[in-house]
Amino acid sequence: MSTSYSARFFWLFLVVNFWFTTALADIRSYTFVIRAQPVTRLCQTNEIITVNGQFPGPTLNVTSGDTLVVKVLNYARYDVTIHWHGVRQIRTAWADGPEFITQCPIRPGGSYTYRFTLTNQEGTLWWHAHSSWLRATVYGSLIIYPKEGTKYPFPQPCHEPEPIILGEWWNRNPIDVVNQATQTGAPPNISDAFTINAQPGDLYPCSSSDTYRLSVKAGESYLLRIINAALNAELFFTVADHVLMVVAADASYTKLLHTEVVMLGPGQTTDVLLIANKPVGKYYMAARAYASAQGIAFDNTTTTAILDYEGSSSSSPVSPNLPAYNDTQTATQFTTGLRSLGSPDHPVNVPFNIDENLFFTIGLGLLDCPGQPCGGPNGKRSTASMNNVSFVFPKTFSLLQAHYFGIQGVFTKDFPDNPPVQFDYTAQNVSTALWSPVRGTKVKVLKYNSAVQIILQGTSIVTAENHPVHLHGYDFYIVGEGFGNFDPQRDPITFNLIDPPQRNTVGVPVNGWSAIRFVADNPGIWLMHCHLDVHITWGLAMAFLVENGPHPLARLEAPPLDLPVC
Ligand SMILES: [Cu+2]
Repeated sequence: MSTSYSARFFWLFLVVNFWFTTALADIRSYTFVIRAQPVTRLCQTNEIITVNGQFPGPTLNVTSGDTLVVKVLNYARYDVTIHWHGVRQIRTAWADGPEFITQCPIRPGGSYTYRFTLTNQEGTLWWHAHSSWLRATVYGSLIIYPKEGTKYPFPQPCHEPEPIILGEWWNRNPIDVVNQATQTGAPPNISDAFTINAQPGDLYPCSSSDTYRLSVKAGESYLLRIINAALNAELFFTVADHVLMVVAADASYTKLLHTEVVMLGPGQTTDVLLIANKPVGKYYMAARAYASAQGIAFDNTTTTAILDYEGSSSSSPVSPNLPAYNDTQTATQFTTGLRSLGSPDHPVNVPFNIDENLFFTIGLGLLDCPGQPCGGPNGKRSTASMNNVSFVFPKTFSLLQAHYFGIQGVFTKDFPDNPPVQFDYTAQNVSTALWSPVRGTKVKVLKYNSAVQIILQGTSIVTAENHPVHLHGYDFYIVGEGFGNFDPQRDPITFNLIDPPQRNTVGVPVNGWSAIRFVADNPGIWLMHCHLDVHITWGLAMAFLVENGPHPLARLEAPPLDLPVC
């Protein structure tokens, strides 16, 4: 086939494809008004920041292929942005949302309209604020249904109740909590409660009457879409006496996995089928922390909701069996049990030939405080880094604006492919000479369509911990994980290149590593960061700059006219 013929064929394909998808797809328009709203939790009334006064925020029910147009009006006293967590944003990085990465914040009184198309994605995603710690209360579900005429690749459930969103609640204003921590250098205060659909549940004071209830009919099946929207906690979730059948994670279908416990890092979603096949009664759904770090304070409370069978007369729900807080074995068993579905309609496309072989250390650290001591351990300031670079967010332009308009001095292109010093990353006694990262706004440049592998290697500096690492703009395959240091000779042999799970957030095992692969087919600037907000606050982040491809539809779109300025 001659080049010109194949090029013409390609264009014809694009035109027909465009006509076909626009003919079927809808434009869905929403207005998000960001504003304060008084809510009462744990016996006290606080003004929280909400979307449209709702907590959790509105659920968006859309269909794969739809275009979303969301006008955000900021009537709050804080800067805000909205991130569409897990949406690939093909060519529309301007709508991704992380503050100072793809846009400047929407200032109080300002507005911005997010426009993007959901291309070949279906399942459970969510949206949240991506500015300071506003996402503590500014979040909601984004449910993408299969296109008309297509079905779920699993037995159609009788019922699809509203999603189960796990959240985290502070009695204090969360913005004050993080600002205080940033000022003193100490770790921020832990939360006062976890929540299910914004309700703490029966085990907290003044909460029982508002406990979330899901009423079910005996013998019928339910699709539960579980989302971890907590700020700083990975969570175990269970339903007393019931088996959960996992069918999807992070809006990618999985092979059926039977489990009693689901573990979700912040940012992750898991869809499970539940059959109400137990004696008519009431059963607790419950979530509490998977706290993998030793010697670090965490919220050890338990949030509950009630699975309530129709016709039940019992007053006290059956108690759940939750794993111990530090039960890494259960967490690992769950995450390593996930497999991509790999059906003809939902194929697996793991890249085999890798163009960019990257090795990133991720972990905590401590910085000296010249003059007077800080409030962190040893009088120092808590920090975090990737490859010894503690990420500094720009203030005058977003990275994407700087990239698109060629503005110098906002970032540098020298994020390292490997850590500057090799050491025993998971040793008990890493030399304190290696505890203090450098600060910087560095990106790693990727050629369009390059196949990328990243080994994310946890370190034990300060303390080892499971870090939920989220990549914007992409889904990636988790081809392997393990404990200790990654061994480049031995470990790649064990990689699953057949049906590894595909996700947008990976829990890198405590004192261990994860190997992820993706093809850099989406131009733009894409943040990769720990989704524990305490760690992104400390700098556990970096960004990829993915170059444009050769044809017009492989290039980043022009910025919207109403893109906020800094
Ligand atoms: Cu982290």
